[in-house]
Amino acid sequence: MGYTIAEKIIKKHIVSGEMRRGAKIALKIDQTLTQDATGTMAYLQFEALGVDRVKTEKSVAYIDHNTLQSGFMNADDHKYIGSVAKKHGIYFSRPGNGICHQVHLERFGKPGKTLIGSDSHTPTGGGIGMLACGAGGFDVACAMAGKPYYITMPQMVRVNLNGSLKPWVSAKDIILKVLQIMTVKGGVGKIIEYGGEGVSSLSVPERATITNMGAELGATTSIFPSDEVTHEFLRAQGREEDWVSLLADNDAVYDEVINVDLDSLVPMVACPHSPDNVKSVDEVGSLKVDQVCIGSCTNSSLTDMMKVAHILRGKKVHPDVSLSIAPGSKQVLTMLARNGMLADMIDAGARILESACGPCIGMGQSPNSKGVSLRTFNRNFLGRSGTKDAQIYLISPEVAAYSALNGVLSNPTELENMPNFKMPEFFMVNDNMIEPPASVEEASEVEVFRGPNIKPFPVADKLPDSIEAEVVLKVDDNITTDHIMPAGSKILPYRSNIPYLSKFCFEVVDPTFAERAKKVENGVIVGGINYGQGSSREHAALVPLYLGIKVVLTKSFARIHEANLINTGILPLTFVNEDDYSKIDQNDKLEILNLREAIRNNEPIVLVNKTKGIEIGVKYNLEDRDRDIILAGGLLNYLKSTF
Ligand code: MIC
Ligand code: SF4
Repeated sequence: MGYTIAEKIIKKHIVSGEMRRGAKIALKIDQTLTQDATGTMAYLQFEALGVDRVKTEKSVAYIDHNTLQSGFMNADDHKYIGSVAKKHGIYFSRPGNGICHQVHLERFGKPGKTLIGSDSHTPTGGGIGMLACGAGGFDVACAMAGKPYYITMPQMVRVNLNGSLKPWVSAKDIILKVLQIMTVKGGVGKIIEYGGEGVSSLSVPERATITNMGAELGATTSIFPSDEVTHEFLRAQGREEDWVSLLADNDAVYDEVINVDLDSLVPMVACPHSPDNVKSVDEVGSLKVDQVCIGSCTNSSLTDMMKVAHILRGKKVHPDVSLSIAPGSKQVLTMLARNGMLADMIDAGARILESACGPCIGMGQSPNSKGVSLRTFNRNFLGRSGTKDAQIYLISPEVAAYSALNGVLSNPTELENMPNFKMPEFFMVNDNMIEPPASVEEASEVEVFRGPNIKPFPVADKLPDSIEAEVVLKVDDNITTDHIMPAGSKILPYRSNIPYLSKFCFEVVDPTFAERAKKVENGVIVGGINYGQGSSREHAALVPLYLGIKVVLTKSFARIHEANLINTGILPLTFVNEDDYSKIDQNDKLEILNLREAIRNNEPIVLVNKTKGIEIGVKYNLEDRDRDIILAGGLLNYLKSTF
């Protein structure tokens, strides 16, 4: 029996467990990445592990999220990350060098290698044939310390791309189509592999647009083969030696096969407020637009930008539209400046932003009240843009640019003559914004800078025998980490200050949550399906822990968030019978008995709803190591006990 692409990489990296669907496996990690919004915490945790130098082949710390420096906080965090990186053997990509996923693809990604990153869009690396997963910061810290990464061996989905794309239809439309088919929970517990004749017509950055948004499917990761196209890309980046061929075997076994017909694909749009609320641009019709934002780790490659510049050239942005463009990296921006296309954008009336996440994470460019904003990004969750009543639509760069000219959502296939936007033969390579770490000899001399914004992170107590608790919040299905712990320019600077952040926990759902939770000694949150989807931010677990949350009880969890809860020491439970969700309400008093004994012996837990006078069947999905972590009160306590 043959192997899928992912299985081939897993086979080479597995250090414990069996490569059997559903089994817990541990993988050796070759590379790690962090970004600044999760990185500060990840490096504090790395320091707590007491390891001098990273044990990975390559670890890179990026500054791309918190680049708006109003106040000292972000600048201090940048300095902290820069100094901690230098001391411990980590490369440091300075602010302005670009968005982590774009830069990693250009400069560091290697086919066949494993990568974990403290950002949910780390699967972007699947575009270059890496097995790349998003993870909580603590898991990334552990990988830097040389410890393996634990996942449940996923099911394998094959997406066949048949035919080829029509002019002005692009990779973004492919992944929006896949989202329409599979939904935001359709990828949970799965790896999505792309194959079929259409693959060879997609460049590495186009493939990366698709694997990037695999995060929105809830997938463990997504991956493309490493073929001649990958070879060409690495050669053009001056890294030909990093190429290896990596293809699925013809007799590889997939659990599910999806076919996407590229010939008939049309421009697509994800409507508010979920990336799977997908329709065709024509179906939505000529919606009046207030704002268009082009960029983000999904769509900010050189070719994306060249298409945009071509559409804008010699035209004027519609007077009712504010158009912003953030090229994804210093490399992209420099090349646009040199080939004159940056001037085409500026001439047309675009507002050029620095190469960073920017509006995607609410760092500026919040739309006007009730504003309609078209964005080439990957998430349109309620409130994420910074304007709660804004309507965010996710689209391709082609749709974005054409709509910015027309002032209404527009279908770019109306445009004539699409030029052949070829990847350049050589990218301009200048890594002078990537600081290498200090040598082993010099490392001890490096002083780590710590600003006053860095506060200790909370650590749980070991799991008690029984808990008297209260339901402090009950929420619906598909709650995102943006609901739990919002981002945005006002809050993000406090990612290393959990007490301050806690004031904003669940703010978009219930502004009274934080105050109420603090008053309850043992809090429980009750949720629906796919609780914790979206970002990898472990702040969505650390902050509830700080507010006294001991248990989160749901119908099901998103993968990274469940792992973050366990690492933090919050017990994730699910209903045995999903209908019991209706038998538990906010403010109900609960009792959970014999907890330690039950978990230690892998026996069922008894949860009594004292308010309703009933017992509710709950279960947990904890493998041996997870069980020990929960019993110990989180990963840090567990690791200390095993040192
Ligand atoms: C996001 O897109 O939500 C982020 C900001 O990149 C997050 C990380 C974070 O919250 O810092 C992610 O996707 O993991
Ligand atoms: Fe940055 Fe947005 Fe990508 Fe997250 S999704 S890494 S905020 S560009």
